[in-house]
Amino acid sequence: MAEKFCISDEAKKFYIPTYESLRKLALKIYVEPTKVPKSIYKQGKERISIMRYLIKCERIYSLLAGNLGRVARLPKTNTMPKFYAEIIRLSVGDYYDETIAKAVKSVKILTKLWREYRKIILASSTKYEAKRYAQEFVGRALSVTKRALRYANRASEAIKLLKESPCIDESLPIIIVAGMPQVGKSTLVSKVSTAKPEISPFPFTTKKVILGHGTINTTYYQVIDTPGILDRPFNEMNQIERKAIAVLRSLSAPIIFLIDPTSDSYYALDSQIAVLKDVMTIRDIRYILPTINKMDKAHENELRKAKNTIKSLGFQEVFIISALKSVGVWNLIRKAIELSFEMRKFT
Ligand SMILES: Nc1nc2c(ncn2[C@@H]2O[C@H](COP(=O)(O)OP(=O)(O)O)[C@@H](O)[C@H]2O)c(=O)[nH]1
Ligand SMILES: [Mg+2]
Repeated sequence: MAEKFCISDEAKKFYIPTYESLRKLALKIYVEPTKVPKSIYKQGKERISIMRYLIKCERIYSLLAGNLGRVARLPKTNTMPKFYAEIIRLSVGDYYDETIAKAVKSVKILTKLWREYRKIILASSTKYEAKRYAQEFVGRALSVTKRALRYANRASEAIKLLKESPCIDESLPIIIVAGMPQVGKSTLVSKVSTAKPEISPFPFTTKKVILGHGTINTTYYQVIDTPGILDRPFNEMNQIERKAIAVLRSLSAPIIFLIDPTSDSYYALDSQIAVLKDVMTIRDIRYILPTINKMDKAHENELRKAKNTIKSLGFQEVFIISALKSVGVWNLIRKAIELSFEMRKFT
């Protein structure tokens, strides 16, 4: 089985400190007793005091530059898979990337500042002079840090959302399963998934997505069951749910749209077709696989009616399966994987 790589797992290590926390630590370093190396002892009291200020400032520099350096090395959205970049963009706009850019710049400024002050503190002739420069350095270094972390809270919000997002490896095939409640989405996902599916929160909703995975021959794929996201007419959805749809849309993944054609379906065929039409507004028709489920129980005329209605929307191919009895599902998954590779080529 291929090793799945996703930013949401990686993000568990991401962390952006607040300015307040760094300031506290810096001031603690400044006031705490500071040992100087024994070799300095013979240089006299004045020199020892000067060296104390130098060591304090060096530690404060390491603290600030080290922390901002970690922020500077966070992945920018333009190096991330689209799915995760979209989550960040929809949650905090540019604040995340801006925080990284500011951190990169600030590390350089801090380093330059420290080189300057290191020299003049060392060149001080009295401890009072050294103290004045040390205070000046700490003040300036903190103000650089404060500016760098101005939007740290917003950026952290985005990171929190990343951590709570499903682990999806965008370099491997992904298949989205959509359709109104009770059409058989979960049944299909469970039939074509090997291990127990993973359940993850989905950004911008209180809903959970179900992630299954499997292999056909040697091809690994991920299937996503999306209850509550692509299962209703879009005009019934609020702003936040629309964000969830936008995130889902950013995945290069074909959508299997399940339809229950039977007379005891939870929703009438018309309602199901209306949702399919909405899905057609977010995914190219080539990458939607309209699929009639429950063929084991549907009547001939129900199947025909559903098929004709779907074809009238412009679909070339309509799949007919029984998720429950595993009829036609592998052909469907194979086709979906093919489309998933094709989508990557063209998008
Ligand atoms: N007869 C029949 N029932 C099915 C089939 N697929 C799903 N069901 C049943 O339809 C109901 C809803 O299925 P579920 O997978 O939970 O639908 P979801 O809400 O779309 O996830 C369950 O009682 C399933 O057993 C099928 O192919 N044939
Ligand atoms: Mg379900």
